[in-house]
Amino acid sequence: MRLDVVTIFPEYLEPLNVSLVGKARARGRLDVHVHDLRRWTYDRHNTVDDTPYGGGPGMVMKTEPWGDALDEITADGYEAGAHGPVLVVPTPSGRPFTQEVAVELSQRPWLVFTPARYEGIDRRVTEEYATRMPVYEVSIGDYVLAGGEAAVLVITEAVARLLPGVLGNAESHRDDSFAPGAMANLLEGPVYTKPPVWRGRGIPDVLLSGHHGRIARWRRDEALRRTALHRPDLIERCDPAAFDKKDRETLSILGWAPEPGGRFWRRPRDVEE
Ligand code: 6GU
Repeated sequence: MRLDVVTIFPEYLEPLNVSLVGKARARGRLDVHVHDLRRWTYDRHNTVDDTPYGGGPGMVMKTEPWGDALDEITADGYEAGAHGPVLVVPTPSGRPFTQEVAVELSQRPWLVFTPARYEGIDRRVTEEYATRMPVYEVSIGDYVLAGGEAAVLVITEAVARLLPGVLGNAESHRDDSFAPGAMANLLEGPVYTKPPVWRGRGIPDVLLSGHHGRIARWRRDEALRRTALHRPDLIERCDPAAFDKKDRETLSILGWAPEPGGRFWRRPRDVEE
């Protein structure tokens, strides 16, 4: 997979050299190119922004540097044999970046990221490139960052770990929280490793039982418990067909009950645990 990132802070993308993404690069699974947007400015001050039409606070990133940068970068990529580019535009007004989007992007051969500073990029840039390639405007969560660079790091890490031969073990993401279809989108429960006792704290006996069926059931119950506590919206959204008899028992103990339509809702409680 080829990745191009155009930014006014190339050094912000240094983490792409380390850890999982760095290893994927070293193994030849990822071909990463970081570009300084100011290379495509032609005035003495290397201007990339200007005041917004219609007034208002903040600055807007100008069309010309982005247009010239994207033209040159995509032309160079095609020349180097890349094909099928997708433009990924990180913005707090994008659609939510989810595991599903990560899977989609991991199946593309070439991602071009345009992290912006200030109040964003002149709308005409995304419109222009949308006529040439798919454009994904994505937000990584309901909060506002000063720029899209951190989002690029988040997105590349979520995508890179899905590439064949990057995680080492193909099973590793089968049980991911949010893996499509996995555990009906429950959060993963707690995990433990040696030593068996640490500062007087043991581990749940069932994990030492060697009884795979009971261990799987315990993990499922812990996943339900954790999801009910931290992400009740995921339980409410679940197709009730995803819950077996024991799931229903566990949910009932946690204070959840099926409504007439079959979906689960939570009984009001006096105390929070
Ligand atoms: Cl992708 N960019 C910025 N600037 N803020 C964000 C975001 C992206 N996602 C959530 N907040």
